[in-house]
Amino acid sequence: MESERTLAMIKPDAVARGLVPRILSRIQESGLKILALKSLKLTASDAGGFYEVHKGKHFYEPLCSFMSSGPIIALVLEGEDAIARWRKLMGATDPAEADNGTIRKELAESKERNVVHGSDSKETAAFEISFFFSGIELTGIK
Ligand code: IDP
Ligand code: MG
Repeated sequence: MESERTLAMIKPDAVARGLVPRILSRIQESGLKILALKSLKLTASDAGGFYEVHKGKHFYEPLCSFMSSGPIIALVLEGEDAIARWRKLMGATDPAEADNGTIRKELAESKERNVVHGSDSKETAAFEISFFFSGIELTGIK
């Protein structure tokens, strides 16, 4: 299987709760490589652009407000089957439905405040990685 890249985020709730080291450890233990990482604060408009696919849904406005409420960490993870592996490690959107041992099951407070994000397909990964990172930021540390 060929190497793949996915966009991950540590959401504002997790940053505010001091969960960044714990989540980074889970990523490291999974064997996925952190190709790029940055910390930044989104505006509501940035968040709206990132989550454009959800525009019109009942949770869109509160989601944009939540995602711009504090700093986030954006990461590019690389490895075989990285998209599915990161989503499996995150767990289901709603922590009440997430499998034991997943990050959301262990750490998330609600379906909205669910600590992490991951791309859901090759197409969204390409869009989401380019949303945060330029080509020169994706050469990695050899
Ligand atoms: P995902 O993050 O597991 O891919 P999506 O369906 O893409 O889930 O939704 C994006 C984000 O929107 C979720 O991670 C969560 O923060 C929020 N969200 C999704 N559905 C709901 C909901 O029913 N109520 C509140 N927030 C939601
Ligand atoms: Mg999604």
